Amino acid sequence: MDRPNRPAALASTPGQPESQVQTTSSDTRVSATLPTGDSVEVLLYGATVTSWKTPARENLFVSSAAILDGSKPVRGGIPLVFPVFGPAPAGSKLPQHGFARNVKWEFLGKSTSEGESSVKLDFGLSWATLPEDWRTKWEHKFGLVYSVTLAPGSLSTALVVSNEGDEAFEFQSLLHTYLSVDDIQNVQIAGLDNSPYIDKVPSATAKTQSGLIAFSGETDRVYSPPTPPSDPVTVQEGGKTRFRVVRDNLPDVVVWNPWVEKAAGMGDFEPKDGWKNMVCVEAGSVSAWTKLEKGDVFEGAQTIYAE
Ligand code: TA6
Repeated sequence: MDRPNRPAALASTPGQPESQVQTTSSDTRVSATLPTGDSVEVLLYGATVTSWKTPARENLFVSSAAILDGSKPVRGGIPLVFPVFGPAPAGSKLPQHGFARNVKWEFLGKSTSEGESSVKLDFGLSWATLPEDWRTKWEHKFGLVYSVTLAPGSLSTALVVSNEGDEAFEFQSLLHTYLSVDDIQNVQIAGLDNSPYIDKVPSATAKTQSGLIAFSGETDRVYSPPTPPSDPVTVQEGGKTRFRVVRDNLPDVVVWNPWVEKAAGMGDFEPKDGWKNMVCVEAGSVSAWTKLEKGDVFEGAQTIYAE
């Protein structure tokens, strides 16, 4: 309805200082930079965080051969795993790790905290926005909202899953974070001592962690620590803490490094010795299936602190 003498659109709320948080968005990616110099970039394809910088450094590993055109999940950053972790169950048409990292999400908008010390970027995906061919692979009416919050020295990512259909469904979810390190051979992970885990190398075997995790070969483990998810998992390098990962409602932690042979076998993994410069510490709910009844909502989140 036309209203005469409508006020012109306000460029900014009168009296409010120009925002100090810089955000840019395009039809492929969204980025944000804080006044401190911390920054984050999110590819709309898969809502994949492809860069998280603190003033000192880039904190995520992304393969130099990562495909960023939407034709393949990104090799690096923080790919999203939903509704299945690993190979899909027999009879399912879903690919490994599900579809969330394989489809384009919608940028829903940003919000800044009081005093603009942090910025939250929201992304959405639902059954209604899922490309048709994917709906045939998983027919449940779901809704996903993924929030990426950048604060000085930390990055939080949170996934909210809602059941918008009439039937219950079960799912797994995981934040497949590739952390950047100088040399995996000097990395140790603390915070999982005494935790049961499934060691997938060479084949699934139930074990219990004793002391720090060190790396001397391909490592692929699903930890289910008995301690609260709020207890940090700490990535140390050369005896100094590099990262602390704190979880909320994500009971499991996957630790992965492909090492020489698996890195050599991945076409999108470059440089071939890049396995030395990454460790995946993945917060998730994958050792069991989460069941959502009609109208139910699940939220799982992680906060990574760069030291
Ligand atoms: O998170 C560990 C893992 O499940 C490994 O088994 C390995 O397959 C890795 O994910 C990468 O999977 P992708 O499908 O991205 O090649």
